[in-house]
Amino acid sequence: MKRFGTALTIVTTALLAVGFVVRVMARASDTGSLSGTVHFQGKAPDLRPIVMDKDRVCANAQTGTVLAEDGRVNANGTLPNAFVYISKAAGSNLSTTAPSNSVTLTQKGCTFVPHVLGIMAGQPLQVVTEDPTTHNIHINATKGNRDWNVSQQPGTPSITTRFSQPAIMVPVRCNIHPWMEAYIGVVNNPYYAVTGDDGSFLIKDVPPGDYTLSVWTATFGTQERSVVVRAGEPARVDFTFTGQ
Ligand SMILES: [Cu+2]
Repeated sequence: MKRFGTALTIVTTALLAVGFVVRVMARASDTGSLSGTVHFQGKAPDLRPIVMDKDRVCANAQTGTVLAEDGRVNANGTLPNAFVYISKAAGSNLSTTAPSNSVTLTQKGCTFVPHVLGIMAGQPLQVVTEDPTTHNIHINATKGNRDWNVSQQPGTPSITTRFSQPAIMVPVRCNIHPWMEAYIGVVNNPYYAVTGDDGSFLIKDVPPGDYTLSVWTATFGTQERSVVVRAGEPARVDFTFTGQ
């Protein structure tokens, strides 16, 4: 009887596993993906050194010269900090309810980490400090979003805010440390990405459709491209920005 029970368990487990794989395959083939690389051609700009002497706590937190993020080019000739997002959807509505999980912006070594981030309108933005000095987060009023200006003392809990409207891009600064800067892309669909140290992006689970894919950079401008996403297929879109 025990043997029969074990065999039944194995058969049941196998059937469940097959069912799971079939479900995953069905879901994967319903959607496509968007991927590509944001390239850079020309001479990379000289990055501005940041002097943090105004606050000894900040200066002491750094071991070497800190350079501004804006204008940075990766070693492989691509761009980090590019915000890539679906800006238009022909004949379909990609808008979904904002997720309840929060996106985090951290103040660390008197810089904002990450420098560029994306969030959906209505989704919570959690602002965290890891620094033993006071910061003042100032999110500038942009495209229907209210101005938000809050101080955060060392060791205090995170502070949460939300954006009511999509906006490309919302600048964030610290009123105490003028070199601190971040940019937030507020969108009304979950199909966005920020490039990192290899300049690539991947946006998964995109419903099939005709879209405009846009890319924003702080220094080199913006571009957009039409793209068709088909079920079960990866669509590739590369962008190239040029320097002087
Ligand atoms: Cu600050």
